Amino acid sequence: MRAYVAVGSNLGDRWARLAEAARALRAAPGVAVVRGSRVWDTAPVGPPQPRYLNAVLELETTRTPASLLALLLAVERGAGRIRNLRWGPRTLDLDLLLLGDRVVRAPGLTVPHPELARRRFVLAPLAELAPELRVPGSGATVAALLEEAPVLDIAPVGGYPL
Ligand code: A4P
Ligand code: MG
Repeated sequence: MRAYVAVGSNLGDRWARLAEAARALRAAPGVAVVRGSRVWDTAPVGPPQPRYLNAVLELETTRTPASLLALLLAVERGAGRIRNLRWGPRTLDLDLLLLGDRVVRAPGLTVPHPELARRRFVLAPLAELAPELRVPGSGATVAALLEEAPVLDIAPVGGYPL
């Protein structure tokens, strides 16, 4: 199944964290990294904090939603993520945006990601990979959601360090 994962970092060597995320996912059983979006430098949403690098990775996976989430959390931990403030700064944040046409509403996992439609820093890189993809539950395409998303200061700064 195709999966789209949002990658974000705003602490330390942000480019290295992005490269590390792709490397760790590629090394994991049941996951292939198909391609990456460009990397975007983005203004922080939430409490005052450093700017983020944001990107999206397209994966092909045989994992279940729960198993894929567990992998993402393990990779975050491996990157030294310290979980504290909600919406606060982080060395590496991996969010499962979409998993095929699955809709999941479990206690620890919501897919599609509930903030997807409001976050230009996620929609812009996702639209580079899958503009015509319809988000399950909403029926709108990624491109249409991007057009409607709140304005945010974001700019592409390079290719994904795969
Ligand atoms: N969880 C449920 N559904 C999912 C999913 N689809 N993908 C649960 C990933 N995780 C999911 O996640 C908390 C828990 O959500 C996970 O343990 C998982 O069981 P978290 O990443 O620790 O989130 P958090 O920091 O507690 O808060 P929140 O609101 O989830 O933070 P976000 O959404 O990760 O946002 N500004 C810019 N420009 N760019 C950014 O990347 N990121 C954030 C953080 C804030 N501002 C930003 C950015
Ligand atoms: Mg997260």
